[in-house]
Amino acid sequence: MSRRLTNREIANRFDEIALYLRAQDVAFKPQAFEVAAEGIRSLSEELVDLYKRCGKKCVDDIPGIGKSLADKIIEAITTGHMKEDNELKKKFPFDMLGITQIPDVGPKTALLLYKHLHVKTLTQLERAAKTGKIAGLPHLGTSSQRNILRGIQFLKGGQGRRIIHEALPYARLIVDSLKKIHGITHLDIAGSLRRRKETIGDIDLIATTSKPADLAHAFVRLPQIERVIEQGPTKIAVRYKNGMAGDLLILPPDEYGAALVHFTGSREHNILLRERAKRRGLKLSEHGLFKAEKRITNRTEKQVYASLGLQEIPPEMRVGSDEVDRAAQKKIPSLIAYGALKGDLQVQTNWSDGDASIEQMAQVAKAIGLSYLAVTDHTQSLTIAHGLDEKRLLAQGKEIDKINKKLKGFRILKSTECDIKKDGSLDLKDEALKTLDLVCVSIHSNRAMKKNEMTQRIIHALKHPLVNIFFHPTGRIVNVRDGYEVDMDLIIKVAKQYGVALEVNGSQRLDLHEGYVRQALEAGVKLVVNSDAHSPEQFANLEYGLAQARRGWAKKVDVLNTKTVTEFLRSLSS
Ligand code: DGT
Ligand code: CA
Ligand code: CA
Ligand code: ZN
Repeated sequence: MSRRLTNREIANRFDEIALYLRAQDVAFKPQAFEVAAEGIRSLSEELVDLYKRCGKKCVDDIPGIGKSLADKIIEAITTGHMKEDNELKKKFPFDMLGITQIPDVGPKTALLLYKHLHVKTLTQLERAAKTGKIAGLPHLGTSSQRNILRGIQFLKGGQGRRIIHEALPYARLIVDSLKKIHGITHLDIAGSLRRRKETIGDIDLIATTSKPADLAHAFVRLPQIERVIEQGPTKIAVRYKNGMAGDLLILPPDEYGAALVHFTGSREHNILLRERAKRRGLKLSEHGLFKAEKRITNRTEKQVYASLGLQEIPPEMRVGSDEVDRAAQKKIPSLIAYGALKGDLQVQTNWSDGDASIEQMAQVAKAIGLSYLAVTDHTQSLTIAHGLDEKRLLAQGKEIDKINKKLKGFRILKSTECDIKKDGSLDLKDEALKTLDLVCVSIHSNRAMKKNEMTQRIIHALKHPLVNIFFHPTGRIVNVRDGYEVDMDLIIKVAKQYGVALEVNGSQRLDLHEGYVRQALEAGVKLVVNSDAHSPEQFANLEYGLAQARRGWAKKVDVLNTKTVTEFLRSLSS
């Protein structure tokens, strides 16, 4: 039986025919196809169902569709093909519909590009523009070439890199709706998203299946897809409704290991692996691992790494620095697991600028499997955040005592996100701080200080005998602003000396970033990984904080809030 063609597909074919006709300067006819395509797009019922329900008569009655076009529609519905379209495709064997999506590229230009440069796909068009070939064509020039490149970038969703907080849940939604499709053996997120980079250029998906056509068919129909940019037998490029670009690679089942390694990247990591393969008389590419012409089994990533004499390297570590050397020495650290946290040590409630009550936050924390939480509302000098003064802090402590009596198997810790004032002193008096289980500090005001002054201000606070944790140490917010000027080498040294733990904040701050995580760990500084949740949904930030910690090679023992609450509190007083 033929595949069901959707209205969108039939309308696209009509548009395509119109373009082919326009490329040949045919008069009037193209417009008829375009009007018909519009009419089909505005239907609320699928043509297949309409035809089944009331036959040719109803198809004839669609506005803009005359008798000869009605016949073409019925042909498409009943056979899954359109003879005229197929014949034109043979004559113009390039992606007419895709290429003419670019502003400045009409059907005649598309034909010109095909005839002179053999451009068949958008990818080839991009390459031709990048290598300067378009500028030399008749009727086109450097400005057309530039416009074409810009058009392709726009089409691919080049609206800047998205933070992982936005990209990862979106990609998971897509993966979940595709997982059920028949024949799929693997379906994974690859690229920078799998490496959990802090910002993501595009969503790379990779699948193996025994039924590639089924997967492709389902994929292009996902409600998240805004448009299909390019569709080939093994690769579909799309733009999603959130403005991001994405690729889906569809591969045969047996070459998965090498393909997953390749499309996970990073590029730099791949290059190191390829060089290593070469030195061992092997060849590694996205197609597999080969000795002479013979394929070496590579069903899993682990097998690929093992064939290269390497320990498996977690995706978060694949950046192309020293991870391959470490893997060769069998010295890949056992990274902190997602799910290793027992507590969250930074949470704001409706006592300051959070949305939920202490009890609500505690209930949700318990429900997601945590066993303790530190309430860290802002302090008085942060008036816009309704920061707490000493009096309200003591009242909050009493409230926490009350709730703790009710909660079973969960403990709320009394704490604060105490502002470090301009002179390095703390925003609350010592006698109030002494009533807390732990004291956390951070910078929120007077960010524009000279590097040396800011560094001294922070050091002054870290030396305070009651301070346990320094929150979001550099002050940056991803995609929003850079951090303040500060000498982090010195801050890390002082944190070690005075036993202050540094935070890996999982909110959009992602602060410390992975480079400083590694540096802090090498200096023997302890870390905490927190959500900085201002509402219950934001406990999701813990995962991004953990990703950041893993990218900085953190192990479970490096992170204090993997301990039980008793051990954690003991570690603070030691
Ligand atoms: P992004 O999208 O900018 O956040 O970063 P990636 O790493 O996801 O980059 P993307 O989407 O261009 O490519 C996905 C992976 O495919 C990449 O991490 C490694 C592999 N790859 C792509 N192009 C090349 C290449 O030219 N050489 C090598 N060795 N690998 C490549
Ligand atoms: Ca990517
Ligand atoms: Ca990509
Ligand atoms: Zn806050």
